[in-house]
Amino acid sequence: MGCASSLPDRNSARSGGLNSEVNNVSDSKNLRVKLVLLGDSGVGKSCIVLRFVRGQFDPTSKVTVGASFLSQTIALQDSTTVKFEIWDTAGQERYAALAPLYYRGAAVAVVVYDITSPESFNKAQYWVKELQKHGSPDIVMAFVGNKADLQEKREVPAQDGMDYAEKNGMFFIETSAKTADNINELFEVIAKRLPRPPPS
Ligand SMILES: Nc1nc2c(ncn2[C@@H]2O[C@H](COP(=O)(O)OP(=O)(O)O)[C@@H](O)[C@H]2O)c(=O)[nH]1
Ligand SMILES: [Mg+2]
Repeated sequence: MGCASSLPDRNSARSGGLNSEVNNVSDSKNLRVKLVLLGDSGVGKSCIVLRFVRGQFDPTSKVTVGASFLSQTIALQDSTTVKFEIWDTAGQERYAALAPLYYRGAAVAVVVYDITSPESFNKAQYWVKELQKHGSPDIVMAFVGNKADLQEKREVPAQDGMDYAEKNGMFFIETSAKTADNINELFEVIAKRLPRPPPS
């Protein structure tokens, strides 16, 4: 079971595509960025996207097959807008070979683990290394411990996530797609960390 962010989305612009350029900017006030989610299967990547884009949490929806695409625009206080073109990948091993198609050229990578699963924490570190080797050199990376609502089942201390993220120059946040805790904050912090093009 999982969140299906793969439902057709009429509001999505499909112009980005797999090969869209990093920070494909319409103008200096309106950024358009390609964002990829990576992490073990079941950590909640699709639920995070669904929560962010639709404000919903659907515990009964489907597992992501391959990858799916959604977009969402946010407005920042300085009156700039950031349009995220979100590629939600499937975590299953059989799709791992496809991952470079999604993270290549991505301006932002969100690497997700589940705070109740040390295995998913290890897998997240694998993705960070993969991105360091093969991603864009100036990629903005977020390290996300999801399912923060499951405190009683926690197996990965927040400090471990924080330490790892700091060592690797990423920002760290714990989220819950279920309660919506820190989901908007995650994308706002990313938006603020994006390199800004010079005003034209
Ligand atoms: N308690 C809790 N469950 C979650 C959360 N996010 C996702 N889930 C559940 O975790 C399972 C996998 O979620 P999904 O988004 O499909 O994971 P993905 O494979 O990483 O895309 C589903 O059963 C979700 O209902 C969360 O923040 N809290
Ligand atoms: Mg999924």
